[in-house]
Amino acid sequence: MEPASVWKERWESATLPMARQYMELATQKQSLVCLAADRPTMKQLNDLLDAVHPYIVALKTHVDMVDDWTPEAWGAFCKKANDLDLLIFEDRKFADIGKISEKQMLGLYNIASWSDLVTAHLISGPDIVDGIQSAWEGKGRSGGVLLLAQMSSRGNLLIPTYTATVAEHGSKHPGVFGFIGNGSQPSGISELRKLVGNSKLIWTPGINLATGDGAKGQRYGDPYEAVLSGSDCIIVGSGIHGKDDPAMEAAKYAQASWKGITER
Ligand code: 6AU
Repeated sequence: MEPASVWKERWESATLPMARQYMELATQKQSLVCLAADRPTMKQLNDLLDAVHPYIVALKTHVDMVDDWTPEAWGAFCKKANDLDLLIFEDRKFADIGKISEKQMLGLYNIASWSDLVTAHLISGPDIVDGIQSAWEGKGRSGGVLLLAQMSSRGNLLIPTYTATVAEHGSKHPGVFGFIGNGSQPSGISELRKLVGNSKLIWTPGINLATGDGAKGQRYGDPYEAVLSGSDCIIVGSGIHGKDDPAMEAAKYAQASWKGITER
């Protein structure tokens, strides 16, 4: 299948090269899976990536939670992901004013030099997106921002009026790649899709084949249902890395997500 026929308006109106790259890769691999690689050591991260890469399109990281992080080990890990054509998504959830978020993209972890995507809250206003984009520009790179419009965790404070405001501002901003939606609730994803329109991507965490409540307030919804409701990428962590055979599990999520988009 061609990406344009799978993604329709999303393909036509993509403002960032990264968005088309994602849609192309997802179509080639028949998978809408982003791996939440929440493992605490470089060895575990590398082993996980080696096992599941055929079934995923993007690799989501939390760079500041790796116990034995070094610039060299991280550089090699990112190179491996790049060589495998995966998008690297640092889930940093920036929330500060624009000029500080720009600097936080640099610093020790130098996120601007290896990330393709990052998350941000719009709580401080629209300049956060420009600040993050400036950091990538300064490195001669391009990237995309995913704005948190909803969250999957119980009792979060992203109330409907906040979600609507994020959707309204973000859907007009060319530096915005898309939105984080709550994967645990299909009706909420459909609502978000109505607010966002058809041009930007919605990526959803809170996805597990075993639906319901997870650890420490996390909530889970079904991968196929999420995509049918308007999600363009399912973000899966413990459903893959917490299992005995991560590759077999990743293949199941890939299959469910591809079935969802082809039926959508
Ligand atoms: O599948 P899990 O529950 O093991 O992992 C979910 C991953 C974690 C969270 O940091 C992230 O998704 N996440 C996010 C993101 C992606 O921004 C937002 C949210 O509302 N809920 C959530 O779990 O790495």
